[in-house]
Amino acid sequence: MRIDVVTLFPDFMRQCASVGVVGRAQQRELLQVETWNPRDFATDNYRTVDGRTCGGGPGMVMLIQPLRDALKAVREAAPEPVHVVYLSPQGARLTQGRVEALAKMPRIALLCGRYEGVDERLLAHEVDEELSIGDYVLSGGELGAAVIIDAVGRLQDGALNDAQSAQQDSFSDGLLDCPHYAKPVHDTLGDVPEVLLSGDHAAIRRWRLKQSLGRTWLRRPDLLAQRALDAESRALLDEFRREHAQQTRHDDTAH
Ligand code: 4FV
Repeated sequence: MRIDVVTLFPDFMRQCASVGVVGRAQQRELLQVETWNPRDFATDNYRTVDGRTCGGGPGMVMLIQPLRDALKAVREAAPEPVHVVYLSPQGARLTQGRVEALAKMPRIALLCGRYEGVDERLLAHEVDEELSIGDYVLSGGELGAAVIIDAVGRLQDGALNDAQSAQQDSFSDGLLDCPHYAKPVHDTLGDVPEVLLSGDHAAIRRWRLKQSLGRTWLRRPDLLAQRALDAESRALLDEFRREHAQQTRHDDTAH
């Protein structure tokens, strides 16, 4: 997969894409990340990429011409069609489901805004999809682009080794992840749950599913509402809720 990033901070984006699983995916040529600086496409002596916002008011807006020419160069840089994503708070919320769809595309381009944003006409003519990483305002789209590069990069076949398989990811099945433990089995902070030391993989799978269901019920009930539970999951969640109610009652009486 190839990802082209249009950004005023190409070094920062290349650095983000050079570490960890994503960096290794690039070394393994499972992923190629290229950067394009709109300033390199500006035509005036000052290499201007922004202008005053029409209608007055504070802040600057990114100009059409440098971005249009940068995206033209991106499109011509490789034969496959490019799906252009603009990162902004006005975009649809990024989800694992959307990440999985993007990860199957041959090429995406990530347009990173700065200042107040980008001239609307450029967005209307050049952007296929607007995505937001959250309901807050950043100083640029680069961090959102880095999130997408990481989330999409690790899903490239061969990017994760078995131990890291994406199958067990949070949200891969619409649930929050279960708790994880490592050695030592006994610590002043507590012990590793017995079942995880039992070698009984069926019991371990059920325990992890029960914990994922329980945590999702406690922390993100909105996610549970979005998915139907099979009989086993319903039974495990009921078990978790009963035990949780007992624990809460116990804690209440203890205090
Ligand atoms: C953002 C977000 C975000 C808005 C104006 C860049 C900034 C500035 N991008 N999810 N939230 N972008 O705040 O993706 O140009």
